Amino acid sequence: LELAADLQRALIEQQFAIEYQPIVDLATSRVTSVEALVRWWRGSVFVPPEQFLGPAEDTGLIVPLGEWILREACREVAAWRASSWDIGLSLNLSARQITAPRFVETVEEALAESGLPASALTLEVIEEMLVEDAEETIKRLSELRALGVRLAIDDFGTGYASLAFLRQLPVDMIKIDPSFVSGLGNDDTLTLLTRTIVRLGHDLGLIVVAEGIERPEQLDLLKRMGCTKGQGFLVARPMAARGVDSLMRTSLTV
Ligand code: G
Ligand code: G
Ligand code: MN
Ligand code: NA
Repeated sequence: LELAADLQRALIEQQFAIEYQPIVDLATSRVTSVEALVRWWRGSVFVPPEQFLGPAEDTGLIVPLGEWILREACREVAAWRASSWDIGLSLNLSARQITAPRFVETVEEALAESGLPASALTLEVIEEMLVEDAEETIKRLSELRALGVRLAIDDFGTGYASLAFLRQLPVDMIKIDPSFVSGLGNDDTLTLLTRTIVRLGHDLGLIVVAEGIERPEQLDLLKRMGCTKGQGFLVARPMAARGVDSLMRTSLTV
């Protein structure tokens, strides 16, 4: 596999970068955390994550790549916290990373090395991860949560086991999938479903984050629904570390 060989080389040659997308408190527009998003510049060509994450997972390269992202992002966010205010970090995980040997220890090491408190780290998982190796995945995520790390269900509402998942896994946050948010204001069913998810999340004591906010009317409706947090191109695009640097030096809000 040519892509697999290229991925291996990319890792050695440090061709990967991390972008950070701000997540804001919807009531105040205050930046409360950033989501780390991996980027690959293969020479001068940008390869979208959708194209290489599957092969990285299949070859197992997601494990060293994910570990690099974890350590690097913890280090950068800890530095921002030291120079400004206490933002949190959200990281996307793949199933293979969670079940890899020493996953829990690696997270503990990344926190200890960087000085980032466990409570400032949120790990994002999707429902499908519970299908294979579900027991081992839940066990490890529960161990991390016992350390104080937060758990979020990403793309919430699109999986087939949303409610069962909420019951099985002690989660702190749900992230409403953009396919719901996209219909806010122009599709009655999607608007109703979004409102219902916000209520469900709050009734269960969870933080609810709306993803994929692109239009002002979506932002407005989410605020009126009392949704806790938001993320999307309208609020802020994913940005390189230096973008977060200047944001953290100049303003609490976006
Ligand atoms: O950044 P972008 O919207 O293109 O991300 C596309 C997909 O890649 C999303 O589903 C996102 O969760 C996933 N993704 C981005 N960064 C990471 C990462 O560091 N690790 C894993 N496992 N997935 C990621
Ligand atoms: O699956 P996950 O939620 O982790 O995907 C995150 C990806 O969504 C990021 O790669 C980011 O680039 C993308 N994203 C973030 N905000 C928006 C948005 O408002 N619109 C669209 N289309 N994509 C977004
Ligand atoms: Mn995510
Ligand atoms: Na998502």
